Amino acid sequence: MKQYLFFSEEVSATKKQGKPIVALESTIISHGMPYPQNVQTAREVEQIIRDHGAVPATIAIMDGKIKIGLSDDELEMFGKSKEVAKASRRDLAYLLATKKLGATTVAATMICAELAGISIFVTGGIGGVHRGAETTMDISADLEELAQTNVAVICAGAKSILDLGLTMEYLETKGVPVIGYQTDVLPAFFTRTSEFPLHLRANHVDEIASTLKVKWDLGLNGGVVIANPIPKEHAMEEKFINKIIESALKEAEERHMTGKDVTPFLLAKVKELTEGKSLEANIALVKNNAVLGAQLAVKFHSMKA
Ligand code: PSU
Ligand code: MN
Repeated sequence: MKQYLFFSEEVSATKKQGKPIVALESTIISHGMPYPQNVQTAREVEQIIRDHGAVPATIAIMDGKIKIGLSDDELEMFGKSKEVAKASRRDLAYLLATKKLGATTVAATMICAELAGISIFVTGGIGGVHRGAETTMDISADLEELAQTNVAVICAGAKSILDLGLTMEYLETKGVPVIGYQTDVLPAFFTRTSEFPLHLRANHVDEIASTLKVKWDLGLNGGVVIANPIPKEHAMEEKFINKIIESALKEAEERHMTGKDVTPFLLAKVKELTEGKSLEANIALVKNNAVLGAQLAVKFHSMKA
């Protein structure tokens, strides 16, 4: 297994010193945000993690290796290139075997993080059950990964391009804890709230860190979703964003979008229809998640020792 992993110098040194590491995904860079904001954001998020006492490890597939930590040039390449495949669980082995470029989704990043011994992972939003999944069966592989892989995912909830109710039901069935950070309801990415209650709430990172420790000590395999609402000053007006999401969904349907192209299409459409406001919100919430993720990694790490 080790032959497929390639650690950057920074991450490798951190591992040797036994210091906390935070995983970051690359689909958000290659398929979730436009260039150059994607690369700029990736760099800033990495720096926020360093500033809060942990080391970032952006994960991607390249040259037949799972890269754990990207150089500046590699980040730039993943942000710019049109040749990068969106890599979920399904795609990992093929992309490694054929030495192609792959940007890892939440699901694939969780797999790679676990292989690399990293327990904490920061992103923007997770995939979920799409609206209309009763007939399309479009359910993100992120949910199955959360059911089985021992990595905690800090996100701002899920976008209401998804069916949030069905997504919560799926996670409940699979026994995935969804912990609201200082909130009792599921945040919906662009907005701090949604109509869906959360049953687990943490007001402090210590509670999250202990929950992770107990869960995995007990052999209760699987991930944990930590739902961290977007900062108030960056939250979008609910009616405004929901109307835009509705039109994006309608256009996706008219164009018969399917499979892995659905989510990137919707993200780009929402950005276009909000004239870039959604992108600003997206950047702000990822940075906010980076702060919490680094704090959690530091705390969780101190409990392991
Ligand atoms: N949601 C976002 N931004 C993203 C994604 C989701 O707000 O960039 C990306 C993540 O990488 C996530 C993936 O894992 O989309 C889910 O894609 P799918 O629905 O095809 O599983
Ligand atoms: Mn899908």
